[in-house]
Amino acid sequence: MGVYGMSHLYQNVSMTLGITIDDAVVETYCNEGVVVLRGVLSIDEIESLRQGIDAVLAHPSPRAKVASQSDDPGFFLEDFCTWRDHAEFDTFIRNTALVPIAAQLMQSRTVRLYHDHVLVKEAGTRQRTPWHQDQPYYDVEGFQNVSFWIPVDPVPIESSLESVAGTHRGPWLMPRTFRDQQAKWFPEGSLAELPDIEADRSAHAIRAWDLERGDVIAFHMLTVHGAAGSAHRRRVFSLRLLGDDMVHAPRHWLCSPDFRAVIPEEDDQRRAGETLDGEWFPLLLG
Ligand SMILES: O=C(O)CCC(=O)C(=O)O
Repeated sequence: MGVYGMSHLYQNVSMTLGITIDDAVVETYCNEGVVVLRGVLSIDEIESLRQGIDAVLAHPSPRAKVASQSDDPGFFLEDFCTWRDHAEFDTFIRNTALVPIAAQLMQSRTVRLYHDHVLVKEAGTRQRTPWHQDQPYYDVEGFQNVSFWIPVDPVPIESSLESVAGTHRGPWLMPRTFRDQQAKWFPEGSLAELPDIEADRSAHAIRAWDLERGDVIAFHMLTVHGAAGSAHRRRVFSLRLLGDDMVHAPRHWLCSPDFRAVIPEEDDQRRAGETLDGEWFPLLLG
């Protein structure tokens, strides 16, 4: 069955839940691997996410990483898998309209949580988020997936998420560490390198938007994306969701996030080639 032949089914799922997004939005997501969703979250939801992010900043988890250099006038902090420690995120994830919207975008019957990722750039942060794809850092394979980039501060276009349209079709590109470009995941030479997008931005179909509170960018886990530094405080909650065809792909290296460090071994129900399961990967729809 063709991707678009299925869309009415997923629209019906969303309509049952009182939420619809335009077919044109779904089509853009399928074709470009990135789309902006305007005003899909309420100010109450954004406020609750803001409180969760501020609690993460006050007490980062052991998984948190400083992604800026020590001489950066700002500060870039990332934290992962925070929803179990912060009720604001758990409540949001289980109730947000983004879940049925994800089903529509992914053309999927089911929606499952993979993880969340908090990304905060304090005012004056110079550190770029280098261009990259997310999926090569992960331990999942499949195509039906979506990440939602949810800022709780208004974001001007110059510090917003930027994505290269169409790159979700592949190929997989070499993942490297953000600060010093080390190959810690796939072995050197095993994947193609990213092109130098900054050297000739006009050669790439870059999509970016300024965002108000309540606006969200949806992007595929293979979409090449990045972001400049930020003159203003820019707090973001990124939510990673999986659809029907996504399966566990164990790696010989530590993935990001490193689930082996967060899920006690006896609770880890993931099996190679199978749908993720267990309390760390709750089914949100389906
Ligand atoms: O917020 C950023 O600077 C980058 C976001 C990102 O890479 C992601 O959400 O996957």
